[in-house]
Amino acid sequence: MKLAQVELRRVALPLVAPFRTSFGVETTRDVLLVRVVTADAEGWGECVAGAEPRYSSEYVDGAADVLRRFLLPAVADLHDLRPEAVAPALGFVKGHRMAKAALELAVLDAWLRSRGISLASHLGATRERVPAGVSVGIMGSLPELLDAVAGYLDAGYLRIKLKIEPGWDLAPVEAVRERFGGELMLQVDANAAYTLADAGHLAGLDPFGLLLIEQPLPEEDLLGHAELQRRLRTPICLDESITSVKAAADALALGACRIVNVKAGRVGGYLEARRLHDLCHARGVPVWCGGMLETGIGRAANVALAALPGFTLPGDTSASDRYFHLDVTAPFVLQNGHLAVPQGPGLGVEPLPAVLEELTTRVERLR
Ligand code: SMG
Ligand code: MG
Repeated sequence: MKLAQVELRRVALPLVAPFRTSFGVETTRDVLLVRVVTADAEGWGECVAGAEPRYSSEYVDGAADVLRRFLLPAVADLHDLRPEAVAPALGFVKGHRMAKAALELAVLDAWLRSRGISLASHLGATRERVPAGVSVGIMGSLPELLDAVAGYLDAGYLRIKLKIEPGWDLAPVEAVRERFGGELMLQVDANAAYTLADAGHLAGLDPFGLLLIEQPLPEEDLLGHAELQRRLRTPICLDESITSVKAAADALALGACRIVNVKAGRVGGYLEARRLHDLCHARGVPVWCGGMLETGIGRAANVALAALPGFTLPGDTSASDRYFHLDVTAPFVLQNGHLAVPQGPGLGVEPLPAVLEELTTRVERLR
């Protein structure tokens, strides 16, 4: 396989409701899609970088720039373009994992389509549907939060994740436990909003029987997380800190976490995400699939990944209507709290041409 043409396409998807985290509020998802064309097949990838570098250092304009100037030329030079060849060819560029992951996914999709193999089976999926959790943003008041959680539970979501920050942590958790009971699978995500000085306060979450607390401290602070884990009964799960398999191995060796959130964009691609799964699975460390407000393109890949055997906790893999009125693919729909794993070749989904046109804000074609 050889790259013939590439399209960098920006789409804007208004969210059904603003999504607030400890680092900001999102109202529209500004997404970069990558389409690769080869003589054998076409493939799509999605870049999960946000509009601004608030979740991590990457942002969507930066991703488009590094793809255009460095990543695409390096892949265009490959005469035997195979999915496993992409990451090594891009290794000379430091960081920019979300941009790299988008390109690798587009190549994977094209390569698998040309062979009639689904991404799920290629990755080693063992299930045909995956349990769905939902990530609930920071709200203006507790009644508003309780209404939102009630709506998601009525829809069938099997696990609730509350976004937290200083000033919005113990009270919302207590309110949700009181209203919905101790059986509800409940976890929280701080997106690095705390410091080790908050350890005593965060230990106040222990009585609520949470599945986990996600990324309480800054990305680089593995030792801080290890110290915090010694002071908490609630398992720490790392998200932002896990930028590679190596980072995960280090975090586990230090005792910085007991659970790992797997996001392919954050680790540079689905192939590295599978290796991350394999490492954790071999060590008996539970993993689950994170989310970055993906369109149906990225969601299809996440659901395929989440079908691997080590994904023992429900992911942030929600239905399309939790995010958007209109998705770029046929919508993912919740069925008894689960999403079906696409079975067709490659991603098993593709953009709907008319919808794609409607949502597109910019297209760049490169040869
Ligand atoms: O895709 O449902 C989703 C979002 C899940 O909370 C979510 N993601 O830190 O895990 C996380 C955040 C990162 C994105 S917030 C815009
Ligand atoms: Mg997170």
